[in-house]
Amino acid sequence: MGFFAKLKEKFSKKDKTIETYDSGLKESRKAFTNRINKLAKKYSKINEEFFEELEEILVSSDCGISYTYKIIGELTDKVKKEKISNSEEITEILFDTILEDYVSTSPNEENNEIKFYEDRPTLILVVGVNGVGKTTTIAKLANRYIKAGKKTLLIAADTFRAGAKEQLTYWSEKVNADIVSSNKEGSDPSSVIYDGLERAKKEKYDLIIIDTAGRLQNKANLMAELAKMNKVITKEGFILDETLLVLDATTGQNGIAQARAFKDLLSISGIILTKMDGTSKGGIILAINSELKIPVKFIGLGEKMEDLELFSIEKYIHGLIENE
Ligand SMILES: Nc1nc2c(ncn2[C@@H]2O[C@H](COP(=O)(O)OP(=O)(O)O)[C@@H](O)[C@H]2O)c(=O)[nH]1
Ligand SMILES: [Mg+2]
Repeated sequence: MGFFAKLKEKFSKKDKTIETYDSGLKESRKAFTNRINKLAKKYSKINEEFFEELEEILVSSDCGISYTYKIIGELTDKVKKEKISNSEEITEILFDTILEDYVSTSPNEENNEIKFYEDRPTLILVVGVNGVGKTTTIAKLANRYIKAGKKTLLIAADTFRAGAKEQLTYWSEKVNADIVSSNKEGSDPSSVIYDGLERAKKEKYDLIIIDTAGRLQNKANLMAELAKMNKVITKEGFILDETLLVLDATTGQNGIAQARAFKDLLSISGIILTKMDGTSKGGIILAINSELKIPVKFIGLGEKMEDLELFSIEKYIHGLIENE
């Protein structure tokens, strides 16, 4: 059985997650896979020009230069070794190579799921620049885990952006999460975290998620602010389990630059890539994995509360080849 057939069989029983992937990756599928198929039709035999055009498709899908060279290199080797000259087989071999490479270079996907403990709450800090989708994603995460029976508290520590508190309050009511926020705009985010954690000491929560402002333009301030937040968390006797960086897939390579800047400031445990449904350049996930070595734990595939999925490379590829 070929690679595509195997993958399709694996996900033949359509569940909600595979549907979210398939519909959220529609634009990327149109741009990426359709172009590769056209390319394969254009060249009856594989030659150098074929690889040059394929390289161009990968780069323009935001796969990044170094990743593109690596994959083209592996593909060229396979084509030589297996004496493949027919370009029709190449799409399948390409996606197979992408999968193999991802699995061998990224941490085990099973660790993407948030862990919970009997005796203490799981604490998540969400960071990222303005507008990438932090607050929406926090609502989606809360929704996901509240539905799984986890008592959840949101802490509105973005005291910088006007309306940020109101936005999180709106979502907390929608998804039935508790919320702690400050009455004063512009107050110290660490003091809101303090208030939130004091409340968490009195009530037993399974999950606490902290929303922050993303003021990357002033690195020194941000660093001081993050250090202070960490200090409050430790002093209050909590353990920070995850620091999740939210990146907007539609910003492409710019997102990679943001990740590098954040990585310099703090230890990121995972990335949440939002707005995958709003881009045709779905290759950004592959570039993130290859260039940053931080796992993509969740992806946002739409604006609805349910449109957040644990990242799975196989489901991602399934979404890209769905109509094959
Ligand atoms: N299409 C789409 N829009 C999203 C996604 N995630 C967030 N958004 C939108 O991005 C915009 C900014 O989100 P927000 O949570 O306020 O960003 P923040 O400034 O980082 O907190 C909002 O209009 C969200 O609806 C996603 O996965 N898909
Ligand atoms: Mg926000």
